[in-house]
Amino acid sequence: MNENLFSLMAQAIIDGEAEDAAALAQQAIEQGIDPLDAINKGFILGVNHVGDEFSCGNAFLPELVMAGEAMKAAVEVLEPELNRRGTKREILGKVVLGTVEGDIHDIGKTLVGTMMSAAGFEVYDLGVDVPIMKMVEKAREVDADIVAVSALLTTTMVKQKDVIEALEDMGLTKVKVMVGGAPVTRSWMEEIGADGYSEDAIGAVAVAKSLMAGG
Ligand code: B1M
Repeated sequence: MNENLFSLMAQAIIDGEAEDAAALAQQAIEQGIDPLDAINKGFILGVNHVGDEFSCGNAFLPELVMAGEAMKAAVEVLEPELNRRGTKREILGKVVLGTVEGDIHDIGKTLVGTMMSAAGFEVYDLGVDVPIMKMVEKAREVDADIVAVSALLTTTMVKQKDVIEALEDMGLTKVKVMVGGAPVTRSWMEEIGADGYSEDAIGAVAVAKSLMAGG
């Protein structure tokens, strides 16, 4: 019985149907299903499926965006119930995210944040054109595990290095730094001494998980 609902949940994410996903989440609450089960046995399977399809070139960006939005819609419905039951979703880690100072490209960064939230990270998305010290201060305030810095311009990617230096200057040496964005490469990551890099949002989740595991 619940299995049927779980598979409808996964399918709503695969289809990118945010309204259906929210309605199914509501249905789960009304049927007394544990919201954690709804996430872990239903919706997440859909996100993982779309992510796998995207990684092997069978799904494209719009599907990824829509799946992310649908997941967000479902989690928004379930979160009050999770809190009411006192069952906190396991938080994989705290991530401060933003697009660097001077850069207003929003879409990829937001997608990275949505995917990280859907995967179980607590994401503090500071938006775009974020001053370096704002990222550093937020990382200190929330005791972040990871600072994730997006840059889409060759002229602004240099600010990723400035974020790393500012974190070091402020003594936040345990915070891991992930970089990404269209012009960013693995060799750039190595050159500036960042801890992780991914070329897309799904990869960013995998990198963040591996950084949390000490990788
Ligand atoms: Co701009 N823009 N843009 N732009 N823009 C690019 C980046 C550009 C490559 C276009 C081109 O010339 N071919 C070029 C950069 C050239 C360069 O520096 N090498 C460029 C330029 C020059 C500019 C302006 C300077 C143009 C001008 O005004 N003369 C200007 C700069 C403004 C500024 O930031 N100060 C500008 C402005 C804009 C718009 C505002 C019009 C708009 C942004 C709207 C918005 O974000 N709300 C825009 C757009 C849309 C683009 C393109 C066309 C698309 C970017 C995008 O959203 N892609 C882009 C060309 C392109 O990339 N094909 C371009 C979709 C998005 C999902 O992908 O952001 O790459 P992306 O994110 C991916 C990965 O990169 C990765 O995962 C995401 C999902 O898979 N990723 C991470 C991103 N961040 C990550 C962080 C991670 C890990 C992975 O960990 C921390």
